[in-house]
Amino acid sequence: MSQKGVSVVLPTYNEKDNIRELARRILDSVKGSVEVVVVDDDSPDLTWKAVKEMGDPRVRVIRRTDEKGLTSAIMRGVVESRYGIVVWMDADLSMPPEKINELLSGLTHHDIAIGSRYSKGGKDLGDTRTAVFMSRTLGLVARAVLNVPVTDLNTGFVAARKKLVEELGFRGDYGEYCLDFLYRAYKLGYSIVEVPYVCVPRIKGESKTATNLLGFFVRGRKYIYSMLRLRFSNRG
Ligand SMILES: Nc1nc2c(ncn2[C@@H]2O[C@H](COP(=O)(O)OP(=O)(O)OP(=O)(O)O)[C@@H](O)[C@H]2O)c(=O)[nH]1
Ligand SMILES: [Mg+2]
Repeated sequence: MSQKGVSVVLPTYNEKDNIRELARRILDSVKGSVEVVVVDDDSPDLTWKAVKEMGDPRVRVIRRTDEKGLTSAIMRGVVESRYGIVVWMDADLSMPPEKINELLSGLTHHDIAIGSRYSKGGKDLGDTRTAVFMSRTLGLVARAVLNVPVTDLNTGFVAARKKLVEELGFRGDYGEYCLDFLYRAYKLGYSIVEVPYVCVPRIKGESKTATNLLGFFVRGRKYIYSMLRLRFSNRG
């Protein structure tokens, strides 16, 4: 593994109409050596094929046919990364890849840098107002209960050393892995810095998460369960 440079991991499921623009914007904006690692769960829209057709050696795709799920996809990309610094983010163009340089600057003095919708200067335009309100409220509750000085514990836009991510690993899935990862990192003494960004709505492709109220409650329940488990398993 070559240390100097950054690997950007993009988990995808049916992101054919977004992936190439995102990969190009990453290659155009990130300073220094960079690779893009797309981890696609054999998308029916052939996202993996669209990546291959780019024909750029800095962009590779791992097409998974034996496993599914967001969290394991991100970890697979991390494990297969070439560089010592990894970034992961959504592939639906809701997160600006031009912010990656700021995340990398954050790593000069911190162990983990996260894109943040809720710190000063950030915004979430990507969801309905009700969803933003509920997600923010849950975030504030988690912050208070867990006593972690991070406003966007549920970001999915993260930069860190590959070794750290591999050591900590992920637990849980879409709705709670990030909270769990950041909390454990913080408790182990790793520092986290937030870089504000504006999250914009997905324009192309479909959301993979249920946006109806029932879906929100199912995810919210898992989130609250994770939060309480973390809180009460660390009382000592
Ligand atoms: N490999 C893989 N990627 C996934 C899976 N589920 C979601 N993704 C990707 O994870 C990212 C986040 O999923 P989204 O559908 O954007 O979820 P969301 O941000 O809550 O929903 P939007 O409202 O559409 O933005 C996207 O890049 C998806 O393609 C999965 O099971 N496997
Ligand atoms: Mg999204």
